[in-house]
Amino acid sequence: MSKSGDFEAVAADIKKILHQPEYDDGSAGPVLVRLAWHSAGTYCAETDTGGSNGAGMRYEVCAILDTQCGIWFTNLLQAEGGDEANAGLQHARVFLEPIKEKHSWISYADLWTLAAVVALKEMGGPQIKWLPGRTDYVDDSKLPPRGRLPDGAQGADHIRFIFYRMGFTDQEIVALSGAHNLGRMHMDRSGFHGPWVPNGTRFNNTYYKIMTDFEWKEKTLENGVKQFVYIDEDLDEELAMLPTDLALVKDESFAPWVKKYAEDKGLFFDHFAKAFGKLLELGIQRDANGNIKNSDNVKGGYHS
Ligand code: DDH
Repeated sequence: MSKSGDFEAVAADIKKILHQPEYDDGSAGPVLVRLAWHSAGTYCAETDTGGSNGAGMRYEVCAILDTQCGIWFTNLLQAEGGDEANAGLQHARVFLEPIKEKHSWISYADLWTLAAVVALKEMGGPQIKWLPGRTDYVDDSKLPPRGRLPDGAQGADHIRFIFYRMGFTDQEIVALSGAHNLGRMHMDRSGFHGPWVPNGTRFNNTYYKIMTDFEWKEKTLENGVKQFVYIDEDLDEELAMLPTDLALVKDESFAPWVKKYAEDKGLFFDHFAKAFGKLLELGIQRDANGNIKNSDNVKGGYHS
C-alpha cells in the first residue's frame, strides 16, 4: 500500500508488470494502451456522455431502475464491458488488478489511463501529460451505450463519424491511428489477425512508412473477415492492415498527415502525445488548477 496520491509508486509497479514472457509478443504494453483508448473513446461531445471517467468497462450488465414500478432490473444489452469491441481487454484489466489491490486508493479510471501513459513511454514512445482525479462512479445518465467504438471493416466516413463525435480533427485522427505501431490483432477477439509492424512492442512511426511503401493485398481469413496483408519471406509472419488503416492513405485529407508522420518521427511523437493526452481528458471537467470539479480530488500527477 502506498500513500494516497503517490502516482510515482503506482507507475513504478506498472513498469514491473509490462514484461509478460508468456503473453503475446512478451509485453502487456499494447493491450494496456488499447484499454485506455477504449475506456476514453466512448466519449460523445454533444451529449457529454462516455469517456474514461467511471471505468464502466468493468461491468457486463447494468442495473436500470424502472421509475414507474420502482423495480431494478438488469440490462444485458447496455454495459460497456459486454461491448464486443472490448473483447480481449479483460487481459489488460487482469494485468492491472494486483496494482489496484496494492494501491487501493487509486480509481480504476485513473489506473487504466496512467497504465497506458507509462506503457507508451516504456515502449519508447513520447511522454504524455496525465492528470489524476477520475472517479469510478458516475451518474448513470453519463454512461455510454454500446457501439461507440470504431469498426475496422469500414472506411473514411465511419472513421470521421466516430472521431468527430469525440471532437477530434483529421490530423488528430491520423496521429492517434499511429497507436497501431503497437500490438496485434487476434482472431478470437476482433476477428482480424496479425501484427501491423514487425516489432510491435516498440513505439515508432513504422506504421505510416509501411502503409505507403508496401503493397497490401486483400485477404479473406478462414472466418470470412477481410483484411489486407503484406507477405515477405524475410519476416516471421505476414503483416496486416485493417480496411480503416488503409483508408487513411486513400483519403485526400488524411493522406498528407500519413506522409508527414512517415517522414518525421519527431512530429508524429509530438502530435500523438497531444492527441492521446486529449483523449484521456475527454469528458473531464477541471478547474484552473487541474482539479476535477465536484470530486474528492487526489492531488499530484505523473511526469517522468
Ligand atoms: Fe486499434 N484496434 N483501432 N486503436 N488498437 C486493434 C488493436 C489495437 C481499430 C481497431 C482495432 C485505435 C484506432 C482503431 C490499439 C490502439 C488504438 C484491433 C485488434 C482492432 C480490430 C484487436 C484484437 O483483435 O486484439 C480501429 C477500427 C480504429 C480506428 O481508428 C478506426 C486508436 C485511436 C488507438 C489508440 O490507442 C489511440 C492498440 C494499442 C491495439 C493493439 C492491442 C493488442 O492487444 O495488441
